[in-house]
Amino acid sequence: MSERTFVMVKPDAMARRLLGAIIGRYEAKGLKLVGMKFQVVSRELAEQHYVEHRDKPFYNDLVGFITSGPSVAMVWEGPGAVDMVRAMNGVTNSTKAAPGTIRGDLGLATQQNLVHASDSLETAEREIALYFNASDLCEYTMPDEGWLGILD
Ligand code: FUP
Repeated sequence: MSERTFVMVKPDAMARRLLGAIIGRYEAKGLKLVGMKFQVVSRELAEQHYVEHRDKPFYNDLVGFITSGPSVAMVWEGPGAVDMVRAMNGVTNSTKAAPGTIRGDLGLATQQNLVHASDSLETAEREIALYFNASDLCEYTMPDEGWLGILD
């Protein structure tokens, strides 16, 4: 079933000029970009985003890092997009992420792990609403949707 997931290219990836390389992976997979926003995330927004981690020892550092420079928030759409993008990103600790994943190929850190992606459909809905208004998202059909079986 077609799903939407929230993805963020984090400040470390931006600083390393990896935005194009990362977006290219999701594009090449066949996902459809339906929303995109380039911004320095405010402290308030970062605190809402990571609210589930507010009692963790790394929370303050994490909020500091995510607000430390520009990042790119995106919504990607496709069949099984939520789990698929998580798999493409690799596990949280980049040193343990499998080769072939974004973190496995491009990173070495846990906090500076290049990308964020929603971990469930419910989280995706919440995160998309945090970063985007409904009118920011584009409804359109890709020319290959019918003949690649991308619509199901
Ligand atoms: P993920 O689902 O891969 O985004 O990872 P988590 O939700 O477990 O953690 C959110 C973010 O907190 C990670 F992307 C990186 C950061 N983090 C740390 O900085 N230190 C830790 O020990 C664990 C996570």
